[in-house]
Amino acid sequence: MRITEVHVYAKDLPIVGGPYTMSHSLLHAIDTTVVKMVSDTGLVGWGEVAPIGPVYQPQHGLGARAAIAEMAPGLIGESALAPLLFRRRMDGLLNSHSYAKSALDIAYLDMLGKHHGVRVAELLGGVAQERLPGYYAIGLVSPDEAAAIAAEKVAMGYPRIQLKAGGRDVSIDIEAVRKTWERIGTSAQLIVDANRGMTASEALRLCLACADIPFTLEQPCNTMEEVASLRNKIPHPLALDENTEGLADVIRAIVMGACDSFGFKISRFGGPTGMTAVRDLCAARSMPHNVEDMWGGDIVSAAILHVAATVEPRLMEGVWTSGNYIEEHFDPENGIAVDAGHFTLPSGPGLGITPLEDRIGTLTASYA
Ligand code: 0XW
Ligand code: MG
Repeated sequence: MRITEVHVYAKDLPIVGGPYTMSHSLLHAIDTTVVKMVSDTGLVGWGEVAPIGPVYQPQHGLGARAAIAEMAPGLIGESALAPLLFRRRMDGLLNSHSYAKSALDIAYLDMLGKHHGVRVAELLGGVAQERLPGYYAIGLVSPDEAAAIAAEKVAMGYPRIQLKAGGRDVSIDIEAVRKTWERIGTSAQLIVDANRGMTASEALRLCLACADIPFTLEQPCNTMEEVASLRNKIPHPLALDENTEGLADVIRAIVMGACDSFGFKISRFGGPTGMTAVRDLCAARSMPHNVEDMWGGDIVSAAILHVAATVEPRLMEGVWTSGNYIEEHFDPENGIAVDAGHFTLPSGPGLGITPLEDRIGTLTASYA
């Protein structure tokens, strides 16, 4: 089986109930890129990548489509049966740009799974669990609102709650953490995620003021070194997210002892195929982690679940998808939705979803 066509679509995903707020971003809509890959046997594979605005990381929607334009002509005619060789072929066509490669990798795996009649998770090594724990991310809202939303989501069944922090007076973050703790206690795991928005001094103030509260502090500062400087000053476990921009960064973080867990976005590793090395490295060092991506519709959400399903359950901290913020599914029948704070792995071959062509956006380029 070989690749004969690659089609690229762009779509604006308005944020339902937005804006979505983090320490450095306030977003009303997200620019997603959908890839449709076609084989000489008539199979179709779907891929997607949706950077969460142009500031969150060195990625943006136009960049994804430009990177795909650079690679796609060189991918036509390539075997559709060898994901690792496909990844190397992409690397031979364009340096870095893992996020754009992720959309192509997802489409490739969707098509390959359909060819073999198996799910993507089975291509990635096998399904360890069909039902996956989710987590809910609460934006930069008032302390009272944060506590109320947390209580509501815990009551719905979410086992983990993430509070956004940073980019505002740290005293507000301290109050939000305290009020949320008072509301939910140990009924759910609590993460405080500053998305690189704090100085080490601010993070220290937060942790000392909340030393009695067992939350995980996620990506408080901009660099791994700043985060690592907190290691022996705070009682809280540390997680790295944005600093893990590739397998080498994960190795460096583990060797440095910079964190106790990770937040992994599949597009930062070039997609599910690249994520398997990160998953297995973490298993070798018993490093818990979540599986997510920046944003995206059913295609990204399904890819996230197929990776998460292969992670050792003892290390699988949680899954996040942006489904709560998207007004319509690409696949109205099998779209990915959270249920009582958990996700169920799709049962169909490949990704297990079938996007409707009138929902995937505007065709921007075709390669054949
Ligand atoms: C909560 N998220 C998964 C959603 C946004 O992509 C940011 C991210 C995070 O944890 O940083
Ligand atoms: Mg994070």
